[in-house]
Amino acid sequence: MQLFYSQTSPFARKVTMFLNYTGLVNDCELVLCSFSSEELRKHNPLGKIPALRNGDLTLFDSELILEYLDDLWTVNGNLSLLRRGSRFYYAERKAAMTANGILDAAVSSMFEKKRDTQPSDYWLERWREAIEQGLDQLQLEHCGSAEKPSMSSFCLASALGYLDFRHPDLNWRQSRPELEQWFEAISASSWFIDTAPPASA
Ligand SMILES: N[C@@H](CCC(=O)N[C@@H](CS)C(=O)NCC(=O)O)C(=O)O
Repeated sequence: MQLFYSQTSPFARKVTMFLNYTGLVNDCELVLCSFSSEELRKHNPLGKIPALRNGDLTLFDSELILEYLDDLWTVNGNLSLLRRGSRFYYAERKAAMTANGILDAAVSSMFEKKRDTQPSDYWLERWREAIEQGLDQLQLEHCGSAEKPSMSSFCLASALGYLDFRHPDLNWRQSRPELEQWFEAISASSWFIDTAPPASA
């Protein structure tokens, strides 16, 4: 199995967090690539990171990759990290989608700020609001914990890690002590530390 990834992609990081936590990383070759990589485009025609290859199967979009990896993980009797079959399944998925939406808005803002023409204040404000409201309405009780992570833990950990990495000015910790505490505990986990983007990137 191969994962095409970059060290700074928060979408890829959700997947590498899962691989590290479950130990499936030992069955997976991590292939560093960039958006323009020919090899990546062979596996993802959209040219987006991450993409996964297992034999003849190629998958893209981090969510589908995680669903597939959860199937591999549960085949040996491990508990689903997607919480399939649990009565909290939809609450967990909603929390994960909120974290993913925060991440989408944060990545879009980063690209918008990097463009060589004037960035759109309208879009930057819209994405800032999405991030703030998403964080305020997150149901943390459905985001797992450092002791018992779930798929939504990886999504939220990646989103918050990315806010620290690319948008420190947002000060997301301000007036969110519970979220700050949740993240502090998560940040000490080896699957979080081992997947961090390089400090110089
Ligand atoms: N929904 C996709 C988003 C992937 C994505 O946008 N990845 C970024 C890297 S952080 C990318 O490859 N951007 C290049 C592009 O959009 O051309 C997923 O979850 O995998």
